[in-house]
Amino acid sequence: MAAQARNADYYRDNLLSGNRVALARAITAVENDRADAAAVLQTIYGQVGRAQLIGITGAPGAGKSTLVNAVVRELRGQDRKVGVVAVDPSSPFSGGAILGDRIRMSEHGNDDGVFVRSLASRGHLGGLSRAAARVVDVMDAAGMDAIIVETVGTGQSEVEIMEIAQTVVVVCAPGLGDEIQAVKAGILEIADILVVNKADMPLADRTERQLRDAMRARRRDGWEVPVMRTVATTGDGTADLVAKAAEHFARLPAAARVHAARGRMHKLLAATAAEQVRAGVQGLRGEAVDALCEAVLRGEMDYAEAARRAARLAVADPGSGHDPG
Ligand SMILES: Nc1nc2c(ncn2[C@@H]2O[C@H](COP(=O)(O)OP(=O)(O)O)[C@@H](O)[C@H]2O)c(=O)[nH]1
Ligand SMILES: [Mg+2]
Repeated sequence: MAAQARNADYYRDNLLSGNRVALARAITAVENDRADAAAVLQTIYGQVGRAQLIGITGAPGAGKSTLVNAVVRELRGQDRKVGVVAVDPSSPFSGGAILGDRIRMSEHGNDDGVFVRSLASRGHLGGLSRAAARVVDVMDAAGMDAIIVETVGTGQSEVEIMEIAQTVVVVCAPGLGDEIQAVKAGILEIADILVVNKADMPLADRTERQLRDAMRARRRDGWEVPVMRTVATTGDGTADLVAKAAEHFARLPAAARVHAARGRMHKLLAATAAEQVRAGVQGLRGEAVDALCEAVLRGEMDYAEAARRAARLAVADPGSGHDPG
């Protein structure tokens, strides 16, 4: 199913106006580094930085996906266009949990104001946060007013993914021991808002108390992290949550947004440059690279030094003898 690569004109004419086919195509292109990814990126940069980015993370089963669904409903009630990026770092396939999420999100399936995309780790090998950052930028450029990034909060890659968000919501639920897990994973450190979901369950009060104790006097940039209660299945508390996220977003100074965007771009550039150098070194042909390899094999040259020299060769002469494909 080799979709034809589109050029920058196609994306400028269709993506920026929010055409859903163009949006889906652009996301697939940047996610998989397809041939037209460069055309997409060329089109979107200059058009990003408008959307409100909300991260939602927490242990499996805490009710994140249900809560995302309820938050989407709330945002749609405010007539805002919403993008959802569901990231599952643990899954090599977009099956299982993500499929379940898709079915839940089908409530919004016929709504042109909602665009949902799932990302799994297949083929990304650690580049998942980079893929997510690009997908978010594409949705932003396509006119989504708010973008929600959902991921399972269990490790470092999730913390990295959450760096994309301006407001990080950490979801806990009573009875799962989540509060302890969250503390262990250091996930509380990145919370701008803490949510006790499943507030309809008996142990919710205790969980809320534990979280308040854990968060006592913990501030992030002058913002006191609130502990809120939701019942995602009924939507109780989600209006307050959305209002709180808006409050947090509104008090972010413009300079902080620019700073964050610059930080993300720096990471994207580093990752992309690394790929370019790797491909360049891989593609080197000829005596110079042969000599480097042999020198290392004979024990005459330090491996790291050889790598530096190979990188210099590749950068000095990009594409020299590059083997396409
Ligand atoms: N009682 C109750 N159950 C909930 C609530 N929110 C979610 N659930 C249920 O908890 C289970 C896990 O929810 P899900 O959204 O898939 O959690 P995720 O793994 O964090 O995305 C599902 O069966 C939900 O219906 C809630 O507020 N109250
Ligand atoms: Mg989920």
